[in-house]
Amino acid sequence: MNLSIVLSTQPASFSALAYQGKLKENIAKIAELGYAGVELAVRDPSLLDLKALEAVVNTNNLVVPAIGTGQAYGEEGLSLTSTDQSIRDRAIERLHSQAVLAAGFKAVVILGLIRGRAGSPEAEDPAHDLLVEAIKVVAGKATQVKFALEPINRYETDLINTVVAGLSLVDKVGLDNFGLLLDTFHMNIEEKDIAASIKDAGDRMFHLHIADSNRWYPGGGHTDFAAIVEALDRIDYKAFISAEIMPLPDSDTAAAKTIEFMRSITA
Ligand code: LER
Ligand code: MN
Repeated sequence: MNLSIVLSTQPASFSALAYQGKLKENIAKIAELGYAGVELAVRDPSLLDLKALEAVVNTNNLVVPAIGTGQAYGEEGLSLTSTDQSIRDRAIERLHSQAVLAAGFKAVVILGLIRGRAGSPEAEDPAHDLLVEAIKVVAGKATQVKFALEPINRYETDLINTVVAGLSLVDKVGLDNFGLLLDTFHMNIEEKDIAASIKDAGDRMFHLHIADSNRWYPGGGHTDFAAIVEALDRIDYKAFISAEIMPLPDSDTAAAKTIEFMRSITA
């Protein structure tokens, strides 16, 4: 099992971030805890000291399996489905730069909250059309990079909440480098049977976020991770399993408990 954990390269308001900033110190800590990878949440690649980042990742022998992009929405309001074309254009430009960053790490680019929100039932169809169009532009330009749309629970967006909706979007976009990121926290809210939905996603699943039902570390809530691991084995999932969890009771404990628990159920 390839485990990674999310680190935000800049301070951010999003709560399910075990680590934020202090890249040198936190990346070393993540490696020391036994993680094979560090997922980077990046608001804007132009804010990064890329050479220093690559050096610290390589020194610690870590993989960067995925780049999170949602802070461009959370902190700057960039959205692929805004009714304002200039905002859509800026979101697409930002994702082009995220794809360049991801290509260097062979990482998946996450399309999470940057998809935006429709805001009303009448606005949903036009927003879907804008989303398909934008993903075709972004993923069509960087065909060597994988892009993964994350079904997100209804309290955070009204666009693509479930695996079924995600798979239908994958069909509409129709590009080999476009698939899904599943997140057990969102799935606990939206899916009838998390393991069955993982099997449905199959090889269209490019990445996985894990958190327990309450977004604590796995084992801190009531999600059945043994069933999830069994489903991942069934589909022969070989990509990363990445902890996107709240830093509770504190970052290091949450990160250590995640590893301990995931190892205990796969041993
Ligand atoms: C991001 O990966 C995510 O899971 C969303 O909840 C962002 O708010
Ligand atoms: Mn997630």
